[in-house]
Amino acid sequence: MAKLQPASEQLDALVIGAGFAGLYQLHTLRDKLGLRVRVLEAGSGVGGTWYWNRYPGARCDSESYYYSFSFSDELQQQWGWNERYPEHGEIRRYLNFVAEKFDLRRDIRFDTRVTSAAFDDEANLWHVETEDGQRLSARFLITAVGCLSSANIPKIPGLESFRGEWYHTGRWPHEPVDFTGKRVGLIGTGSTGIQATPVIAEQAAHLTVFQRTANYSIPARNGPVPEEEQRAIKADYAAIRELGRKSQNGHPFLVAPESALDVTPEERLARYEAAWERGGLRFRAAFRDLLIDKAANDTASDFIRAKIRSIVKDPVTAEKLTPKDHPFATKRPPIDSNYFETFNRDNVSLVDIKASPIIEITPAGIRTQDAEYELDIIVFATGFDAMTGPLLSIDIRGQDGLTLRESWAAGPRTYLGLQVAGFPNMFTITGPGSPSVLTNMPVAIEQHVDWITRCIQDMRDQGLTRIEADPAAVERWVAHANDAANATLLPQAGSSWYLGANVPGKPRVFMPYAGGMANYAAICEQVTAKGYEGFILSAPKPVGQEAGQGAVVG
Ligand code: N01
Repeated sequence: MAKLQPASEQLDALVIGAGFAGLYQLHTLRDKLGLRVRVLEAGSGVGGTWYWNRYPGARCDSESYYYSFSFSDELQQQWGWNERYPEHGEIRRYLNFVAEKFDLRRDIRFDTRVTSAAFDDEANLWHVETEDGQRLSARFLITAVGCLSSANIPKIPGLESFRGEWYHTGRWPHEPVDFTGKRVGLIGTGSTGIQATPVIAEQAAHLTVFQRTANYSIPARNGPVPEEEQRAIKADYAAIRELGRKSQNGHPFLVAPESALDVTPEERLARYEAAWERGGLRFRAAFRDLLIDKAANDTASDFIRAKIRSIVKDPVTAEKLTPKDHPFATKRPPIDSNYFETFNRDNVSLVDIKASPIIEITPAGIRTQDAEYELDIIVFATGFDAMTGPLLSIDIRGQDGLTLRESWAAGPRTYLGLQVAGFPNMFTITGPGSPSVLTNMPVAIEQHVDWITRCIQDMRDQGLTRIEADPAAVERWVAHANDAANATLLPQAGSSWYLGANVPGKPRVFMPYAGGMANYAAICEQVTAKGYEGFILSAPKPVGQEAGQGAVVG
């Protein structure tokens, strides 16, 4: 770290990020435990990923009534959602409402980017520095930086020479971009590109979609939430939340108990048709074995391929749009509003950049191996340096100056996705090795925040001031997380961001925990019940006094 200025503030806990995770963590530590807490946030407002992702069509793929906090019944009764899938602006309004209701803003510093955090072994404190030179110290450092917040902008030669405008979807301007009359090129066909394509196509003179990997997508079936449905949801919230917590992915529906291979072809087709009509991520729940048995998965993948071919009128385009290189849902499955239908428009064309790769960006547009496309605007819907990117963009140093980057050189290694060995008193909300991105995020976030809050409370009650992951527990957890991933088809998608494969040079490690949300939460409960098994707790005294050793709280 550069030469340090004296700390301007001494805190009990410092939280990085003011999205869902940071807001709730501030509330629990400050308002339940009475700690001195500060949140540092790079953006000018609350929202986290939703502060930055304002691209056309940006909305959540979880349904609004459960993509929300469950910790306050008063909150969930007060707030009403307009759409089945909330649009980015509606989510920001919700999070602003939460910040207002719980008076959170007074402890958040906006426009404050954390650049470094270093653990001081002697003082048992984290020293944190910000881009604008602030320095703060805290006993606990809690990262609430999000899993999908580091934009992945591919290093395509010539970008700086481009005469038009270009944008990354995850860093979208606050003012809407006007596509009217423009020739637009969009690179990337993940969830984001699939959401943005139909909306941009309606405005642009021409939209060219540059696709590297064809993707499966299920219709979202978005629409307004009728008053009557809102009332029914609010009356039933306790059961809805309970079901979400008990489920595999934090969604309040259960996966069907049958195998896709145990029913007749007619029954299977009828079930897929019904799931397609209902729409949304729930399609995955049509049968229990879609993510564990390739033959079962083939039936779903074939069903969706047939749908794509039936929707897209031009057979050549349909064939290019049909995914063939990975099983359905082994990459995060997008949901859409008229994505495949958009390719029937006269002002939309598809370029297969696997067959003809992009060579460079020229002043006039994009040049592939076969052709040059003249463009006024380029949209990069190229995703994120997921999960590890936001953490590694901060210079984090643990004991003996060990950097997180060194510690994770071969890929992230954590205990429960909550702590990294050698980084005492640092908690990583929805960190790699936890269910995080495989779930409905607010469920995973609330579970982590509640666990961390309970842990800090227990430590305080026991007079303990340091918690660190036992390296042996990290070994065991990494092995278990690998086994959990390998028991599914998920690692089979070679180009998935779950594996870090979308970022050149990133180690290929399956990053989220695939053993299921409910199962994971039960493991965390057991760890607590067994006196924080796998963690080493202590009460080190300042230098010169004898250090307390290995006490364990129950
Ligand atoms: O990013 P992605 P995303 N040249 O990584 C392509 C969440 N999300 O922003 O597949 C050319 O999925 C890349 O191609 P390939 C959700 O969890 C949530 O779309 O690597 N192309 C791919 O097509 C989601 O999964 C919501 O071959 C390049 C695309 O860009 C996650 O965010 C909404 C390239 C990137 O797809 C990420 O989605 C939207 C290159 N150099 C997103 N590099 C919700 O509703 C990459 N690509 C909550």
